[in-house]
Amino acid sequence: MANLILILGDQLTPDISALADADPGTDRVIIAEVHDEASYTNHHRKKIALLFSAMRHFADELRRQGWQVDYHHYDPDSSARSLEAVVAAAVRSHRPERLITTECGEWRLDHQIRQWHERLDLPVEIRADHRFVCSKKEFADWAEGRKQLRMEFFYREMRRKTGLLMTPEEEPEGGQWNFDSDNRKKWTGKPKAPGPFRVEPDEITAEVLALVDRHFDDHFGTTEDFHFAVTREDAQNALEYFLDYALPCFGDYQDAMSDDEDWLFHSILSPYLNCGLLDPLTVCEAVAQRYYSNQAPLNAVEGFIRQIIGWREFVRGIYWLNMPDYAEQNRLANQRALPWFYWTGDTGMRCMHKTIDATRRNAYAHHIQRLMVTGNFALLAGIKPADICDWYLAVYADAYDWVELPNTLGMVMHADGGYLGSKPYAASGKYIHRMSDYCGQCKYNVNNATEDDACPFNSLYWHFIHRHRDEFANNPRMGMMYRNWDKQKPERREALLKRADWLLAHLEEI
Ligand code: FAD
Ligand code: DLZ
Ligand code: SF4
Repeated sequence: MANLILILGDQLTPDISALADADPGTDRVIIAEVHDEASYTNHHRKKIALLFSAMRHFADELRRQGWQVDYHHYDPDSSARSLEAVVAAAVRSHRPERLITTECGEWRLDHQIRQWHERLDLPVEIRADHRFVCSKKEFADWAEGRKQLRMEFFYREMRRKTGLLMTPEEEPEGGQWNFDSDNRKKWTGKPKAPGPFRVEPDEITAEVLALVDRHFDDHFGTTEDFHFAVTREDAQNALEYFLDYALPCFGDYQDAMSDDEDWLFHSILSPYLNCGLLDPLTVCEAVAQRYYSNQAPLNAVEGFIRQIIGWREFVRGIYWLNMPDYAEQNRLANQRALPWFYWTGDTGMRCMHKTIDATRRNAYAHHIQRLMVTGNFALLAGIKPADICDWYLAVYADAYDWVELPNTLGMVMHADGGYLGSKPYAASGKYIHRMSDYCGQCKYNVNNATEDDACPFNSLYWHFIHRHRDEFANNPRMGMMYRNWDKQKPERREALLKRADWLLAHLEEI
């Protein structure tokens, strides 16, 4: 036979570069569910179920197209516990000329695969992943010589490159690159949010859900109410559903949070974009089309496209430019362990409880919950970046190191010293109160800062400002916070720090 083609669990598209020019008659595809990939972190059970079911459906799709597929089903007793072991066994059976694969999205596994040619004594061809708008080389060229990288400037380049929302005169549609200032409305129950697109589990998914409950019962989360799409056809239906029912309000309520609505007007497409069931550029083109046909306003359409060709591409570029050192950074020298309530949701802070509980049930929380609730708390409390990064990598269905790490370590924790973001997103309870209705249901009082019932975010915010004066006092975007801190009476400052110190010493109880 000719070649073995390895397709990873997040490469589920027939357009993947590893399949280009292959011959279904002679080449053989390998897709493998393996212990090491399913267990290198405490993946949410729904994430494992989504990937295993999507991998099985994709293998069937390839077989229908005439490919020979060797599918390795998960077996806890299998001696082949890693992708390398599965590939080695296939090499022994089929004696291929070479192994072909598309570059892996995570440094950890990429590093292993790049040693396979020696370990397996076989030529290994690793092809570029063309599912991104910006190649690694293009990003490195753009970043060259810049001390700090700013998403906004990168995003404009990507708009020009793709032509998305650009006029024939090469100007941004609407005369502005960014309509974020329109995207900060609080949501008070109207218009009604559509809820997520749902697919009821078919036989394959039902089998996978039972497998996950049997063998991954020590993993975070639940498989109950599994409704993710697991085929490319249903992921396309999920996109259509978003375009019809949520996109028109996506911009207005992008930053809103709600005590009784988990999904609001978000697309819930990241699990599909990240595993290959949807193509990012095709999604952006479909979204732009809704603006040109007057079915969605520009603030929604631009805001959505910016998340994909801006943020998503930007964080991937940063990841590959800086790994593996990036993962080790801890520029604010945080030492505190992650509180246990991140795994249980067992805390009196309503915003934290609701976000963690939604995460546990859905393997999903939307961006502002991740950034301004669980992320903000970890930043203010000085949690070790490695601990909080592990948590984010585990708990979401869309989590892969290349996208999770820069978002958590860089955007949330500022542990890269401001390389990714110009200022930390630190905020007191006032922000959460402005953008949600959590505080009305909370045992803490958002208007208090030093009393026993005071919202923990309030004093922790000032503690953060105070303890990081050396790092931030000269940051022009933070000057006002330091002036506000310095203006407060010494007794008030002392009371705020005392309350924060108490909270930090009793984190597990709050
Ligand atoms: P929508 O709000 O509908 O946004 C549309 C799309 O834009 C998303 O599907 C996603 O592909 C993209 N997007 C939006 N924001 C970002 C961003 N900051 N970085 C990259 N892509 C973005 N996203 C992941 O895909 N995987 C992760 O592991 C991940 N970890 C995160 C960790 C933290 C601490 C934070 C603050 C954000 C993280 N994000 C991650 C980004 C973002 O929160 C999710 O992409 C988003 O919530 C997914 O839900 P959605 O599809 O409904 O997004
Ligand atoms: C996340 C994941 C899981 C849970 N299981 C598998 C698996 O069994 N087989 C596989 O090929 N990939 C899996 N993945 C995805 C990989 O761990 C890894 O995150 C991506 O391939 C990185 O690009
Ligand atoms: Fe969160 Fe504070 Fe509001 Fe409670 S009062 S919900 S802890 S912001």
